Amino acid sequence: MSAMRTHYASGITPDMNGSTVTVAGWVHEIRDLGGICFLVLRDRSGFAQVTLVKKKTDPDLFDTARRLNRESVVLVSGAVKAAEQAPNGYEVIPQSLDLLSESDSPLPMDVTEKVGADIDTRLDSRFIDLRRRKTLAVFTVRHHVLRAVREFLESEEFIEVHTPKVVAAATEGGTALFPITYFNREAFLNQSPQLYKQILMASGIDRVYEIGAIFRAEEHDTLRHLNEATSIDIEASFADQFDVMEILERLIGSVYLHVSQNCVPQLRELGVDLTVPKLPFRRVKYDEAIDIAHSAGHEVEWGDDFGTAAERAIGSEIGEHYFLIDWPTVIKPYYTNPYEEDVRYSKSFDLMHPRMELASGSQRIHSFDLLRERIVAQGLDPDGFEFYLKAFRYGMPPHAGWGLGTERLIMTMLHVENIRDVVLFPRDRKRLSP
Ligand code: AMO
Repeated sequence: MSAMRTHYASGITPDMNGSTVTVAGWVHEIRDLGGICFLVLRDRSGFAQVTLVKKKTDPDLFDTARRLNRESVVLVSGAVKAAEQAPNGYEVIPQSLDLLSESDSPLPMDVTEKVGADIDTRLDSRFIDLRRRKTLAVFTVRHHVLRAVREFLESEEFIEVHTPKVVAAATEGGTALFPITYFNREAFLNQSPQLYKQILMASGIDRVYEIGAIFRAEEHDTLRHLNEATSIDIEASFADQFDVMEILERLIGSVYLHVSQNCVPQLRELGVDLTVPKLPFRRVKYDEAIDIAHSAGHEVEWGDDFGTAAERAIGSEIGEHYFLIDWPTVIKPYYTNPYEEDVRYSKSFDLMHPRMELASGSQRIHSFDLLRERIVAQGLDPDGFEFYLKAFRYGMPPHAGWGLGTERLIMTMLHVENIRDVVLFPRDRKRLSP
């Protein structure tokens, strides 16, 4: 606890009756009934009711309290009094009240959740939005998700790495790059740690993971795309696509379990009944998925990606997490390994939630010649990939990996509609601040 406060609101219990506490936080509500004034103080843990009875309170203190603007920051010291009718069964009878920071009025948005606010208003004042219990609950769950991811991957002997975000080459064909000025040269914001995690496989580290920003200059304005997202990436040596799919499904199971055990109040606040998905996830071949899409009346040409509608139709047919495997080589990036026995198909997969794609991955090409050939075949200039290709010339083991979208994992887990609701300060086509 800080030197300023002795307790969080939720750390005080009725059986502390008579003891002196100091609580600190925001003025959530003031109810001035004339002879009695209730101040509801809010901190990150919850609410504390501060009760001031006019006749028994110092007149200056009483006057200060009833004049407080909502959302001002205060420090209150006083005695705990068990009170059945108060929230949490106690109230604080103040001996002192310090106004540490006065809030302007009116507020840009309501904090008490009595009045709804649209997403833009909330994002424009994100620091206030975060004072709402539901918003705080989402980001507390996000913290636990990432913690569970780290714990799981570390228990699987992955080493955390950080690769450059300012890069010289594109990794994911098809999605646009953000160019930046790097001294007198052109550079880009990285779309994926793909090339670096592969280079690291030539180092003998064997298993790496990275949780970091990826930048996609995609122009679409949807509820599941951001221009800056957080990707959870792994790469593992001496592994094929099935090995890393198995790691991925166990990771999902373990994250759901961790959240269901450690975020009970947050899930209750959000009205989410979390069930841990059953393993193993179904493996659905691309060709089978095409059949499902066709029988649901969606036109998909072999070799094309599934559109949103077809993807939804397949998702509702399957009804739970599943892997879409064995994609046509033509729609996957150059680093994806084709099957030796039929090069039209690749050793690739997407992890799907019925609502959307969560992750994609593959076994990679580890032969220098084949990789160079594939880069050329996709119309890219191999000279730009020299720093990457070099790692394939001096001993590169077979390897596989995946990238999982943190935001999509959380939004599907918590039934959140808009991806912007699970990022503190989202970046989309229109939004560059705050
Ligand atoms: P991919 O491009 O499929 O694969 O990205 C992996 C996952 O990252 C998330 N994601 C996004 N989330 C929000 N907004 C976006 N614009 C966005 N773009 C991607 C998705 C997606 O499934 N290098 C490969 C991974 C690999 O093979 O290891 C890659 O980047 O959840």
